Amino acid sequence: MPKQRTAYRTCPLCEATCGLEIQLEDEQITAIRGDANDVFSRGYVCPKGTTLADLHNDPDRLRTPLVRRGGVLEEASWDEAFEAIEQGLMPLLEKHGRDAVAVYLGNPNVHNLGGAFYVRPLMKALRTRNMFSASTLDQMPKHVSSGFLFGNPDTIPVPDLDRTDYLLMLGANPFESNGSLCTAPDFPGRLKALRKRGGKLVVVDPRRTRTTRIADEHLFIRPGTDALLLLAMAATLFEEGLVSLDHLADSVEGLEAISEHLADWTPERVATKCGIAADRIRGLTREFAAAPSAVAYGRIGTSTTEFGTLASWAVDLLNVLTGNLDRPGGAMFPRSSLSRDPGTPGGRGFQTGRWHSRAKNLPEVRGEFPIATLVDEIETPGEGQVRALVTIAGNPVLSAPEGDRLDAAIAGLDFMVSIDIYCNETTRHADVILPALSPLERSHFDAAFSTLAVHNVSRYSPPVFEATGPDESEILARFALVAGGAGAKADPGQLDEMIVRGMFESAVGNEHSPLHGRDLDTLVASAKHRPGPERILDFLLRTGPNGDQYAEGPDAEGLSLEVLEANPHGVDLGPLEPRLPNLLSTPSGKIELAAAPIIEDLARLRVSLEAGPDEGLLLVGRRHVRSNNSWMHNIKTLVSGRNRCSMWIHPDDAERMSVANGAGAQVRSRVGEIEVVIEVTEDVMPGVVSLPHGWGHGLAGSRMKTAAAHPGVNSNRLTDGQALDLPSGTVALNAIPVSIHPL
Ligand SMILES: Nc1nc2c(c(=O)[nH]1)N[C@H]1C(S)=C(S)[C@@H](COP(=O)(O)OP(=O)(O)OC[C@H]3O[C@@H](n4cnc5c(=O)[nH]c(N)nc54)[C@H](O)[C@@H]3O)O[C@H]1N2
Ligand SMILES: Nc1nc2c(c(=O)[nH]1)N[C@H]1C(S)=C(S)[C@@H](COP(=O)(O)OP(=O)(O)OC[C@H]3O[C@@H](n4cnc5c(=O)[nH]c(N)nc54)[C@H](O)[C@@H]3O)O[C@H]1N2
Ligand code: SF4
Ligand SMILES: [Mo]
Repeated sequence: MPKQRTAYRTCPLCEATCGLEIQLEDEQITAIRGDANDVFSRGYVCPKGTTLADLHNDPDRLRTPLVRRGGVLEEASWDEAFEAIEQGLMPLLEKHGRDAVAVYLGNPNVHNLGGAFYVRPLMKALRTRNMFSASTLDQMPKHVSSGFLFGNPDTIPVPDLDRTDYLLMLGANPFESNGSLCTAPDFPGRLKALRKRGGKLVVVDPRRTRTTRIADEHLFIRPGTDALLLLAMAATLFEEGLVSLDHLADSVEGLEAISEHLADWTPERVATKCGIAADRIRGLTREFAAAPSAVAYGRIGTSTTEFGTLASWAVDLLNVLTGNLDRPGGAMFPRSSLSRDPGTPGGRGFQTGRWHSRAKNLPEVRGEFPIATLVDEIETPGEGQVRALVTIAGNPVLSAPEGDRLDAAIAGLDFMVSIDIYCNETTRHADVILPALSPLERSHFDAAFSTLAVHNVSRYSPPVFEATGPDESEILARFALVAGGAGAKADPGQLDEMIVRGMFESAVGNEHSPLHGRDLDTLVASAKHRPGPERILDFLLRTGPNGDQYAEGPDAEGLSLEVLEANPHGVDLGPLEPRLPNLLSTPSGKIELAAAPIIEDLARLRVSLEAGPDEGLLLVGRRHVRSNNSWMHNIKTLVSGRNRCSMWIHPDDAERMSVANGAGAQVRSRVGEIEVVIEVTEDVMPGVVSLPHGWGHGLAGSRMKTAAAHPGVNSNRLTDGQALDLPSGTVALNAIPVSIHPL
């Protein structure tokens, strides 16, 4: 009789966090489907979630450390790999200083407990200011706008999808992406439900997408102009007397200042530049203000443009001005079971530019520099030059601007370490690659995305398979010990003990903590049986808003890891609830609408408005449900079928440029040129072309055979690293001026 079992786990691939049901027979996976009993996803799954077995079994997935010897990456033991790091990295740091090493954190770090809890100790041990991440390719503008509005860059409101009457969505395509900065498994189903209950969905996007097709209304917008559209809407609210703060009246500061700053941003002034009629902008504003509840939500298309911070800020400005922030059906603040609730409004607020980058003098934002300037830090000689690089779960050669230039710069580094599951276009340059586990060999808890979820839930998944190597938390801990000077042989358990004891210590000493005054040694001992990230997670759960506060005895109630283990489909913590004003940590304790850096940036936007509309072609990206940035292209079932890496162009433009459907063409931007395959389609607005990112595989030395057989072309060879959203340092991945030429 074959031995059968069923395992449950949350899918770690994207922000939707679907629950999966995994059937096994004799420890071989026979089926993966959506977990119908999952408290959040209720059986929803996309084509990627079901390929976790293929990822697990992929022969190209790294299972052994690789160390470069005589120019070639060869298999090595874990001890050898850490010795190679100690010998390669430490002398460099001694000679050139700690800033000689740069760190790049890629996207999967936020989908992984190791990344959540152990990257910080590693950064502390490395002591470098050259810290970079995918955030400046993505959501940093939202952190910055939230930081100034609410006092904390992580205080990010999400649309209350399941209760809203009106959703204005800009620059997002959840039918393909499954949602972002809005964790909502079955986002498509939730949008359909919104319409079914009589609500209205309006989508603003320069492309026709699967999301725009089900919307009540789709507005094409000239790429890069969302900030103008949204500010014209806000100005209309003031002009037409539609501002209504309601329950927020006592919690808002700077209303008058903003109304003065916006006085002349009328729809009539922005209409041509946005490509949307002034009447329609006014109509949209009135509808938004009149809806029983309404919420504006913007994502990648609003964020990764030259005015990403202002657009992200203006999204919440609309929500505030119509009284739709922090109320059901509006934009609400989720409460994770790990969150630490501040007691009263007010705090130190948010600041950027506490230090600056060496080569281009760019301000730090949340302790990092723009990824667009990593290449400058490597290329520019002098004191503090970056000579070594650590990449953790990232592929910047494909995901960051000026791919060719970055690729060459990385190739010239003195030393490089990567933690990854593949030898890809970036990690092929490493001197040491440390393989992370397959997602099915590690436990999972969505520390990041439970703070962005449209419904409060808490879910934990144990590993499906026994680990065949160290967990990423252990890899990071061991690396931290090497970087801190403890040597390659130090025991990573040591760091664990320190982290856990430190957490208990500060809780016991903190008068606002439920553990205040409890006996430290007893508490530490009670947590002994769980190693690694589980122990940290258990601590955060138990001391969190739903936790059992380490109560003992029969009356003990509340969350702990044990409770989550007993509930494999998750624990439902209810719909989102209002959290203001206590959540506000601005100096005033209010929502600060008119923070100085925002007002300053309005002047920059004004200059762009006064420059008038630009006439040339603008490049935007797009996602497909079978993709996941650059790294799922090695899964055969996800890349089979027609080539998806094509350049979309409107028939009118195709005719003007003399390029034909299916033919090759050359595309040029300020920084690069590439060859593409043309796809003529009315799904993109005139004057706009679209190419997906994450392609450009098959570079010499990478070890991903399936991806290499479906290489596509790297769109980021066209992305201009100088086109930055200045307040956040995020690069404009959309609205890139290009020209197209027949081959
Ligand atoms: N032109 C353009 N460029 C873009 C975008 C765009 O819209 N247009 N989008 C941007 C966005 S939003 C993002 S987030 C970035 C992403 O940028 P990156 O994070 O740099 O790129 P990914 O392709 O997500 O690479 C993830 C890497 O992590 C590895 N990996 C997967 N799982 C694990 C794990 O558990 N542990 C470890 N250690 N490694 C793992 C994968 O093998 C892969 O190498 O790309 C950005 N680039
Ligand atoms: N299948 C799949 N899912 C993913 C990913 C993936 O690569 N593949 N990546 C994940 C990651 S890291 C992220 S951050 C999320 C992103 O999630 P989303 O933000 O939903 O990402 P996209 O699907 O790229 O949708 C962005 C939309 O913005 C439009 N757009 C471009 N420029 C502009 C503009 O100037 N204004 C407006 N209004 N719209 C514009 C594009 O046409 C596109 O339809 O997706 C995540 N989920
Ligand atoms: S939508 Fe995202 S979380 Fe859900 S199955 Fe697909 S990849 Fe996984
Ligand atoms: Mo992202």
